[in-house]
Amino acid sequence: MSRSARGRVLLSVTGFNPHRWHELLSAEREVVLEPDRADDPSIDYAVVWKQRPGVLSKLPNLKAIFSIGAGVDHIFLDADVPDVPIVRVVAENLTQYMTEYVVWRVLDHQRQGAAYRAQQPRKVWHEPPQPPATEIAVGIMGLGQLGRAAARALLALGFRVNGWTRTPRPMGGVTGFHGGDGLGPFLAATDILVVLLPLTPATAGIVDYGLLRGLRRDNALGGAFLVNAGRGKLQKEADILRALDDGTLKEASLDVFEEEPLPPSSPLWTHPRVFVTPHAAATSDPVHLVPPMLRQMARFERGESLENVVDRDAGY
Ligand code: NDP
Ligand code: OXD
Repeated sequence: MSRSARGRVLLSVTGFNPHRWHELLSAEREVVLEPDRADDPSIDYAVVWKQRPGVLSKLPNLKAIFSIGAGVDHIFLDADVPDVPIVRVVAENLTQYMTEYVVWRVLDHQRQGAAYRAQQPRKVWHEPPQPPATEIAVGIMGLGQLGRAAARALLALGFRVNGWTRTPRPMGGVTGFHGGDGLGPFLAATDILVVLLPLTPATAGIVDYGLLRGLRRDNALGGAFLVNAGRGKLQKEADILRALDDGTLKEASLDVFEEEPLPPSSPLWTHPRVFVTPHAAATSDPVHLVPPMLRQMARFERGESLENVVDRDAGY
């Protein structure tokens, strides 16, 4: 089938240069780069990251929306998203990146990375206590595509792993908790908290002082740790700072922030026990993500169902 006979794509992106996405999508489809011809009635699909509000509702024949990321909260920033299927990213490459990030941050906290970074400029030769992984419980909030893969890697390293989900999600080797009633017991059994939740009305602001107080501090590491690679608006940064300063939290690794880029005025940048990365835990690489998007469009045109469709009621 020729390119022009296939459904057309609108690429609508803010915050980064979509050149490579345009190039790779164009290999099979005609691609309109918004804002050009952004109300073209011949558009069938939209590929989006934080699209400008109102753009999608101008497409009368839109059939499906493809998120450039695993999260879809950026799409719902637009109150006017047409009622067509929304497909999110589920890809080995993205999952691998996130697993690496989680393992990196958990190992850094377990192996006292912050203490060594503080010692080195002072030329201090001192070995802090080294509790083994088997004595440490990592609690993962969100045992979805990313959380389950991270759990598998942590289990292979010998960590104890707890998981917290919305609905029961049994997983071998993982102690599972779910729902509001499960949250307290999950936190009380967790030394290093890893947040891999989607941002939805039910999860916004969930990582607050009260939640951090619930973590286990009397443990082999001498305190509780936070790793957030889900979304910034899951956390209350003032509460994290308070928790770090009063000993509720020992250290935090944050990849996502209430406001991104993290403003230069944020005290998180210079806090000695906070490790900042710029929303880089699992980057969306178009070389790996465009081919499955194109395959899904072709499947859809053959009458087959789309995969990884978002549950709009749940918001993820
Ligand atoms: P999934 O949809 O596969 O999994 C989401 C998990 O969160 C599920 O286990 C789900 O529970 C759980 N969950 C959702 N709502 C609640 C709730 N109210 N209470 C308890 N648990 C809840 O998502 P992914 O694993 O693919 O991705 C997770 C998030 O990671 C994305 O939404 C995105 O925000 C973030 N992300 C960040 C990146 C970065 O670079 N920092 C890169 C990629 C993603 P259940 O199993 O019961 O449905
Ligand atoms: C995503 C992200 O959702 O990169 O994939 O944040």
